[in-house]
Amino acid sequence: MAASDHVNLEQFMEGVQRRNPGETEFHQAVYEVAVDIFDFIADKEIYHEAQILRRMAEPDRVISFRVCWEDDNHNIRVQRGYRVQNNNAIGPYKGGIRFHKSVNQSILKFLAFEQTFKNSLTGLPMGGGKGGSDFNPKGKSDAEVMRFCQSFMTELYRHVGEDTDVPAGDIGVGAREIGYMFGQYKRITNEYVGVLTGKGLEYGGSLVRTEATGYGAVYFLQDMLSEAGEDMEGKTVLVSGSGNVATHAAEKATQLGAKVVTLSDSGGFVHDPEGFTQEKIDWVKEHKNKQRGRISDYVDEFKGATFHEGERPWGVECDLALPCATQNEISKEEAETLVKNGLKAIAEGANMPTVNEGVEVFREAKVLFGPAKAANAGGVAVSGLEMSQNSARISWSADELQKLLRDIMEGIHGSCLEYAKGTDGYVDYAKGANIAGFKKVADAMLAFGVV
Ligand code: NDP
Ligand code: 2IT
Repeated sequence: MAASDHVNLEQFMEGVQRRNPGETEFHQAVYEVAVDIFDFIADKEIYHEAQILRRMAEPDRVISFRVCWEDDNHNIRVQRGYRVQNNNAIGPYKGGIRFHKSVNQSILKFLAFEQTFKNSLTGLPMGGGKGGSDFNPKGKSDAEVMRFCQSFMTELYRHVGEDTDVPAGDIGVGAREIGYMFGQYKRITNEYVGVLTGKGLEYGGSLVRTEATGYGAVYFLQDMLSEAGEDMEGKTVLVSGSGNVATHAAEKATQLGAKVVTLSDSGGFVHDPEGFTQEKIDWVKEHKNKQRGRISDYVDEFKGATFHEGERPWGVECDLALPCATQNEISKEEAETLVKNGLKAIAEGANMPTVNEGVEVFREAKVLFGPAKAANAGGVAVSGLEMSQNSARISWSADELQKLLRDIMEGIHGSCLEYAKGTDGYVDYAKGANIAGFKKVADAMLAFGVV
C-alpha cells in the first residue's frame, strides 16, 4: 500500500469519535498519543499495514454489569460496574479500580488505554486494563462499603485472575476496599492467589506499594531536573489532591529539600506558605484517608494556612507542580498562569490531569513536562513486583523494593529520553513516553499476527 493510501491523523480521529460517541475523555487520551505515533510511524509501513494503533484504541473487551447492594437503611441500591480490558499483548491485563460518582465508560476506557502504554514503560510484563463503578464511597459506612465491594466482586471474579487480569486501587479504592474485594474473591473461588495488588501486608501485599506512585512521580521530576542540571533543593512545589498519590508525593518532595505549599480536595485547596512538614503530612494522611475528613479542616489545626473554597492551587507562585488529584484539573488558562508565575517543571501524579491544550502551553514554554504514563508508573510498577512476590510466595524487604522502584523510574526516564530529544535541546517527555510505550506493545502485536 502506498503511504498516501493510509488514513491520516484527522481521519483516524474521526473514526475514533464516530465509533465511540460522546466519550470525550477517551478521544482526548487517544488523540494525545496518536499525534506522536503518526509522526513516528510515518516511515514504518508495517505498523500501518497491521493497523496497530487502530487495534490498540479498540479495547479487547468492555465488560459492564449491574451491582446491587443494600444500604444501612435497607434501601436497595443499583450501581454500574465495569472492567475495561484494553490490551494484553505483553502480559495479563493490569490496572486499578476507581470508585467515584463521575465514573463512566469514557473515563475507564481512557484510563485503560493510558495504562497500556504506562505498563509497557515499566519494563514489566503487564497489559492494560481499568475498572470501577459510579459508587460514591463518601459518607458511606464501613458496612455499606463492604457490601458494595462484595457485590462488585461477585460479578468481577469471573473476568479476572492472577494470569488473566489483576486489578488494584485507584481513586476511592484503597486498602479497605482491596481487603473486602480480596476476601470475597477468595471466598468464591477457594483460591489464595495474587488476583489483586495493593493488598495488606498480612495477606500478600508488598512493602512500598502504598508510597510507590507519589514517590515515583517525584523521582521522575528529580530525574528531569537533573538532566537539565537542576535539583529539588529549596524549590517551591504545588501539589493537588490529598489522597494516596498526593500525600506521598508531598512527603518525598519534602524529604528531597523542596517546600510543598499546597494540597487540595474536591472542596478547594489549602495554602500553607511555611510548607508541609512531615508532621503536617502525617496529619493529612490520617485525617483525609483514615478519618475520611476534609482538607478544609487543616486550617483549624495549623495556623498560618488558608483554605480557598472551590479553587484549584494553580494560581500560587511556584517552581514545580505535581498534579495528583484527577483528570483535566489543569486547564489551558491554568497552564498559562503556571508558566507566567515561573513554573520550571511538572510531573503528573494523576492520570491525564492536564488538558491537551495545556500540554501544548508547557511545550511551547519549554517547561519540563513529565506525562502521567511515565511519571506515575511507579505505583503499577510496584504492583508488578507484588505479583512476582505472590507467584514466588516470598516477600522482599523495603530496601530492595525502594531500590527497584528507583531503578524502574530511572529506566522509564531513560526510555523517554531515547525518543524525546529535540534538535533545540528541549526534551519532549510526552512524545518520548508515547513512542517508547507504543513500540514494545506494537512489536508484540506484530508477532501475534492478526488477532
Ligand atoms: P485517592 O482516592 O486516594 O485520592 C484522590 C484525591 O483526589 C482526593 O484528595 C480527592 O478529593 C481528589 N479528587 C478526586 N476526584 C476529584 C475531582 N473530581 N475534583 C477534585 N478533586 C478530586 O486517589 P489516588 O491518590 O489513588 O489517585 C489520585 C490520582 O492518581 C488519580 O488520577 C489516579 O488515577 C492516579 N493514580 C493513582 C495510582 C495509585 O497507585 N493509587 C497510580 C497511578 C495514578 P476528595 O476527597 O474531595 O474526593
Ligand atoms: O493508574 C494506575 O496506574 C493505578 N491506579 C495503579 C494500577 C495498579 O495496577 O497498580
